[in-house]
Amino acid sequence: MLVLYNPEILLHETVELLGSRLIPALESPARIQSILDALRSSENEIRIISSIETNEITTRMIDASHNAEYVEHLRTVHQQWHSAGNISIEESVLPECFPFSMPNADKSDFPGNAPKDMFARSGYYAFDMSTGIMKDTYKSVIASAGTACFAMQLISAMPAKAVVFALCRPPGHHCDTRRAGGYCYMNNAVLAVEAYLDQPSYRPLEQRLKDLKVAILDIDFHHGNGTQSYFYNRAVNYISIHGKDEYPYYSGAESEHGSGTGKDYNHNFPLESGATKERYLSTLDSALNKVNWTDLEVLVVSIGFDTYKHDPLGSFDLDSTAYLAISGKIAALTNSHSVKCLCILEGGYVIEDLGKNFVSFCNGWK
Ligand code: SP5
Ligand code: ZN
Repeated sequence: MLVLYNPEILLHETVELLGSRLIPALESPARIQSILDALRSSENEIRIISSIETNEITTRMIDASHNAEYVEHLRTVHQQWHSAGNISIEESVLPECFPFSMPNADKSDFPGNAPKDMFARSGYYAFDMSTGIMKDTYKSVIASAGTACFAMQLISAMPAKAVVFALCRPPGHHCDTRRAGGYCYMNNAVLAVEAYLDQPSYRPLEQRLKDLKVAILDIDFHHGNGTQSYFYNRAVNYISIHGKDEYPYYSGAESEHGSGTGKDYNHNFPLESGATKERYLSTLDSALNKVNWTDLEVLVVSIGFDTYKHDPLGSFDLDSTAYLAISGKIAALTNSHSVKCLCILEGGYVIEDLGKNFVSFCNGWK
């Protein structure tokens, strides 16, 4: 497996409100160190990349998909709060108040305008308290986004059945195009798909959207609400297996099948807590069965290791060997259909075992 890694993804280190406690965010740089350590004593290849080489495509893909004012907020808000004396240079911006609907208010007005108050504004661009913004958050967000875009650019030029792992951090599948949430600031899977569309060999945008030869399989423990919403009315498969009734709580139901052009392209597989390896693997078979394999060129896999049995944010019962079986099943199908696979890192919070689980997943392609 070829793993793409930009060292700037290590810079972001913030806090979160978990339960009633403000703690160092579980989504930490140590996660990546654990993965790198395990990779270095494995046979997988780490290719170090820089934001300079990914900058051009990344800027274009962010402009194409994310809200410009939201991106500007991510870029400048820490400096603004610091200059105003709200926080020290080492502290993080956290939201204070989220947008809400007035009784009987016209829901189409949502989300209204960005508040003038500096504290309030950070709530306008987030939907929970687990996306603090520290001084280097933006650098890591851009590096993470860049890794996803560059990986797609690279794999597009590779032969059928190629596999690339984009070592992204912060993750992306929870945020939409104007709000951070669930440790996510920019949606890396969305950006990768945009980068696929950007390939010059393809036809104009309207046509390209009609015959997108890319599908997304999301196997983080949590439902990828942001990715689902981006593709909900587009003819792109978004297929997710995730904890039932778990974070992010308001999306991920089995009844969500897409709308308009996207009708029947969206498939959710909520699983009860305690799901065993056997249960998970048979659900994965059903999920893979929903992929429109005909003419598919790239399968994007949003992979989270928070499905691991010891994960503090998960409730499944998978051990380390499960990841080898999971990627083995995916690889069997991508290989038999001559499809390329772009893996993007999402969650996974057991530092001690994350590297081992990651390498187990990589080994499924051998
Ligand atoms: C990318 C990713 O995995 N984001 C997940 C963020 C989840 N944050 C809120 C979790 C709230 C969990 N409540 C306790 C559940 C214990 N099983
Ligand atoms: Zn997760």
